[in-house]
Amino acid sequence: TYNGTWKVDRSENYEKFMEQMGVNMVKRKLAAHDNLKIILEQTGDKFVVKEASTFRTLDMEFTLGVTFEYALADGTMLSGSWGMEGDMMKGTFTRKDNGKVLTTTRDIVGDELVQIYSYDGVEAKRIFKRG
Ligand code: MYR
Repeated sequence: TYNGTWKVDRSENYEKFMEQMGVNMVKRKLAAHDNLKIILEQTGDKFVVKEASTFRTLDMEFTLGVTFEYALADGTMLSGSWGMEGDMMKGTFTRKDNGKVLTTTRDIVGDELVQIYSYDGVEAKRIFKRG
């Protein structure tokens, strides 16, 4: 189950990923230490998400397979949806400003939540521990 509180423990290639996304250097440096915390609560197909970081706090919800909009911390708007592939969450989102696609997965590996982001040929990983 994805339910619970997840705190980012470490990231792989996240700076490169943000650079590909067009995030400037100052923001990349800050984002590398964003202390991202995600609280997930799934009931059936519906997820309630609470996100907290050094940038913002955000409460939102989505339903698997249903398109929604999501603003990144820098204001970049995405539109897309999450679905399940087996036990893995798979999200496909499109940037509203340039039409490019960002895909992401969430998977529980051991006692960690592994989220992979992919955009324009660059892949990054953020690994969360239960908090
Ligand atoms: C959620 O389930 O947490 C809310 C929806 C997430 C949408 C996709 C998130 C992609 C985040 C990419 C970070 C890029 C930073 C430049």
